[in-house]
Amino acid sequence: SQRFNLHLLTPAWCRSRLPKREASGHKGLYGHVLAVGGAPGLTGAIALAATAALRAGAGLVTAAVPRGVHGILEMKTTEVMTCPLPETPGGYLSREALDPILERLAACDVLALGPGLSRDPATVELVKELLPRLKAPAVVDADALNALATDTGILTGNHGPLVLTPHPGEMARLVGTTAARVQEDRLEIARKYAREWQVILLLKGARTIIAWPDGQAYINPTGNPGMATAGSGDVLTGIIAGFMAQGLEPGVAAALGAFLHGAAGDEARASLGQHALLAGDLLNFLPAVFRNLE
Ligand code: NPW
Ligand code: AMP
Ligand code: MG
Repeated sequence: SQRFNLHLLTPAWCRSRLPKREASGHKGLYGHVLAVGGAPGLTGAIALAATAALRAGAGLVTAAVPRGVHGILEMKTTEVMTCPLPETPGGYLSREALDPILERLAACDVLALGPGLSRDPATVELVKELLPRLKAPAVVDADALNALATDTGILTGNHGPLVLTPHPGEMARLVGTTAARVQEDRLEIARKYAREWQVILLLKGARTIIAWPDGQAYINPTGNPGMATAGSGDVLTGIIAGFMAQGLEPGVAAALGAFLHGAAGDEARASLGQHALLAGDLLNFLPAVFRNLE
């Protein structure tokens, strides 16, 4: 596998890379995630991602959403801190949210961008201005990927470390092809994108691939079709951001995140069966997965 730079993720690989908890640790030591997303009708996505970051061990999480859905997010989450952002008349994040996001981010360790963001044109513009200005590491998912797909060239700037987490449909938009084509050539497409744009590219779906910019690639053996359910990917985004907040290298955080997310799905299936599985169940089974690895 060394020769092909292709590795299978194992429990041992993950166990040795789990963030450490010091006996004298405090929440300031485990990092602060800023999760930006949400829109009318899509508040659940950012609630799932933010809560998942806490489940992954982040010390603090702030979820920043359009002002109009802010009160809803406050009701849906408890441990998550929240922040209302400027919105368009339709309730989507507007270009005016750029400076408030950058200000908040200055006090945080990592950005999780995209869950439930919507594809509103004003929000797409916001993402296109934000991505090249990022100095902090970021997880770019969902509608932030769709915004990026309108002009991948914006990645050529001097951005911080990025983890992109497309499903095959989003990957297809990024490279201008179809999801079916992506599925036929998953490994090569993921690797090519990671190298070309110098990002960590995590291609979702059964046997998730984590491609590093240096050509290394990891394949994740955990997970099951019960995870093909609304919000599943939003949970993954939060887990990866939570690991990055604790100081893991982005490529390690992505691989570890994929493995634990899938393992939580496998624990959930063992208890609940796969048919009725909800993304929220993944949050509830993550503790068992951590305990098994600790
Ligand atoms: P098709 O139909 O096969 O041509 P979208 P989304 C394709 C938020 N959410 N293999 C497939 O294309 C998200 O965070 C909010 C092959 C499918 O139609 C986003 O912000 C929730 N193809 C927003 O909604 C819960 C695949 O992509 C299309 C594929 C939109 O995200 C739900 C769907 O992708 C959701 O997470 C695969 N494995 N997977 C909430 N409760 O608030 C996908 N495709 O159009 O990008 O829509 O992923 O639902
Ligand atoms: P999203 O489409 O963004 O909600 O992401 C779906 C998540 O569920 C990703 O992490 C996928 O890898 C995972 N997933 C979906 N279907 C399967 C499957 N058949 N086997 C394993 N994981 C899956
Ligand atoms: Mg998704």
